[in-house]
Amino acid sequence: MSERKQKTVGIHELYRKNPREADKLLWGREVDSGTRRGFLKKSGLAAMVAFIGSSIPFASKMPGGLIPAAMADASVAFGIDGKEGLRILNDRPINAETPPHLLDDDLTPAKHFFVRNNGIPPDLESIGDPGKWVLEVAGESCLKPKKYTLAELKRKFKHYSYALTLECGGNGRSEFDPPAKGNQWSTGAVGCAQWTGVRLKDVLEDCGISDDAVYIGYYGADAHLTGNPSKQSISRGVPMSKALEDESLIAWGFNDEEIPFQNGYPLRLVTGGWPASTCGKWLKKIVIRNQVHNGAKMAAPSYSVPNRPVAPGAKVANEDMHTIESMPVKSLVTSPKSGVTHPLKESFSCRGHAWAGDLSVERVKVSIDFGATWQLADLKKPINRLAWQRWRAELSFPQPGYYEVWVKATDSQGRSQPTIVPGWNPKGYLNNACHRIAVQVV
Ligand SMILES: Nc1nc2c(c(=O)[nH]1)N[C@H]1C(S)=C(S)[C@@H](COP(=O)(O)O)O[C@H]1N2
Ligand SMILES: [Mo]
Repeated sequence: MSERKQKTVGIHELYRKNPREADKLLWGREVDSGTRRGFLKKSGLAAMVAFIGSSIPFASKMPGGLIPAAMADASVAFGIDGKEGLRILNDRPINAETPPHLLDDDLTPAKHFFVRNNGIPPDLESIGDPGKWVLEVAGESCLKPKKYTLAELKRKFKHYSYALTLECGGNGRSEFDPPAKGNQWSTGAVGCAQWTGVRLKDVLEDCGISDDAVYIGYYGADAHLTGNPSKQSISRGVPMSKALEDESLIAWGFNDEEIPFQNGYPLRLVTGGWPASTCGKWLKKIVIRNQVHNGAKMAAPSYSVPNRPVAPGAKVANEDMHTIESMPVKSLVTSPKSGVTHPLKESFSCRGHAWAGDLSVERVKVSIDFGATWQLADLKKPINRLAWQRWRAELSFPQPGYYEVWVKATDSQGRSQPTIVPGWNPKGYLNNACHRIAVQVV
């Protein structure tokens, strides 16, 4: 589709630019004094071995910065510590998306959950004992500002778990024409994990919400790309109505384990169904505001779209845009993988997920004739509000040849996905066009 616009950092480019940083990104450890000896004894070696698929008898002799020949092909997908099979879009800050076939699980595993960083994550060592992590609640509409350690949050408030879909507002950006600046996400800036934590509303109520409260804002422990400590990489939020929903969590758990480091360990805000930019990672502080929060990347043009449709490439004034709230209806084919070969005589089983921001998905349809006709898919209910929904379909093809399977979801208010890229907007948000996979029938 839009390969030309996608920025993928090849392994060679990564190593050419900064071999020490590349080692750190790939294997999670910096190399000491030009040799991998130190770190290869620890998790780095395990990661490398897992990647290559066998042990490395002479690992201790491998020079630092050497790209193992087994993965020297620049097209090989490589990972970030704790991640597997992601497509890296940017290495500073780290941004990586999940290919659709790795999103097939009901709950996205930690290793496959996408990463969208605006700045530089806090140092893992500096986090130390997660129980001592401190969350502060303040702001002009907070009656009793307080601080809690993570251990106190766990002790004091009731725990809740929900499967919540997080999708970056810029998911699908790579298909806009003219191209929009920013990470060229194709379809993989989305995932649905089971998040465990305390309700944001329970904590806010404990700190006293003044009558004039309209918004909450978050601050995380990551640093601005410039390293300037007085600047935030991102500090967004949601209106009180969203903050006070049952499913809005201050979470420490991800699929019954700790949150993966790149996804906000040890604590993050999770407001499912809204642009995932509202879900502050490495969460340090929440402010209750008497005005719309005005942190970094809160105001237009960030995470904002034009109030009215505009021509592709048009300039749009900030005052003619509004902040994105609930995400639009969308779906993916997660199995089989695009490009599969299928025998004509056999029935073709396909499946995936569909989601619709704050709403639920009413129906999913699939097409094998480029959208001319559609067949109803079987659709499950979400396991809880704001979780994605499983769909399945059995298809048969009339004769051998090249087909595409298209999937289209409709939300509970009757809105469907467009078959082509929807309204162009300056920052390339909200592309919810139908996903399609290629099938060779033989
Ligand atoms: N502190 C902090 N929180 C953050 C971000 C960030 O850069 N720093 N990125 C935001 C954006 S834009 C998105 S899409 C999601 C990505 O979450 P993930 O990296 O866990 O997939 O986190 C959001 N929360
Ligand atoms: Mo995002």
